[in-house]
Amino acid sequence: MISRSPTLNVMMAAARKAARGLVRDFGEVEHLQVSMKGPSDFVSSADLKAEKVLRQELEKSRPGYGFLLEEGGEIVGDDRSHRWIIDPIDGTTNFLHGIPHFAISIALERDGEIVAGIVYQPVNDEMFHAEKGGGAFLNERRLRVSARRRIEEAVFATGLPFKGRPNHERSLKEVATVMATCAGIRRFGSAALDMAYVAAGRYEGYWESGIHAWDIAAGVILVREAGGYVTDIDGGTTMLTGGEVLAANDHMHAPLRTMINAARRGKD
Ligand code: LIP
Repeated sequence: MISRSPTLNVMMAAARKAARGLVRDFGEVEHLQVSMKGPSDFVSSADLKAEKVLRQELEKSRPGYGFLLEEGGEIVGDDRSHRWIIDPIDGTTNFLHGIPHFAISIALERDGEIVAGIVYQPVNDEMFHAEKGGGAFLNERRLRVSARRRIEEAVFATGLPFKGRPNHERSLKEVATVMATCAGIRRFGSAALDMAYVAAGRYEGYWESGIHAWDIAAGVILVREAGGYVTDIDGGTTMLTGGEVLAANDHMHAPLRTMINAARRGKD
């Protein structure tokens, strides 16, 4: 049995409580798929309900902490050092389509640094969690990023822009460059799970542009505590504010970054 801090226990309990409602609502989505109205309104209300539960639970245990919420935006707390960064459903489009690949993501930021994170995939009960200096875990199992060092054996994940989002051409160039060298690219539609899967050694790396802090904040500490690297695409540290992230094991981080930057400069 691993020992966890009270903070992680609070985060996990909040996620499990919100997840009960989400799983129930996800069950309903299938029925709504075939109805005339469609499930969109239903899903946004599921999102809001889950966020409300998370906020209530975390506020009860840690009064005064601030929040950055996907739905509710920024809520400044009396305690200016601590802030929860939350995505109640990361992978909303999957949820909407009845695809069981979505997660709750909660990170705790202390004085601008992410110090704890959980990504909870309720459908298959996978709780990824990490705390600064304490390692990363999937349920009870310690995580370590993949040891693969050859690009031709690597599986990378990414996210692609969609309706209304910029950089379609640039993303296609990036994918074309990376797919020419590696074992495969995945686009599963949940950035939080993409990061968690890098931490778990399932993917060698992941990159995406047009991303928000709540999609990846918990993933940042998961990957780092599992021994991986997380930066923006230039190798800097603006991933929570600059909308771009690249996470990978120690062997793949630099080559993946080089490929993406070459694709952006028009070389491959
Ligand atoms: C989504 C992601 C997805 C990404 C989208 C979006 P949402 O989050 O996790 O993988 O490609 O840009 O941000 O909207 O489902 O919380």
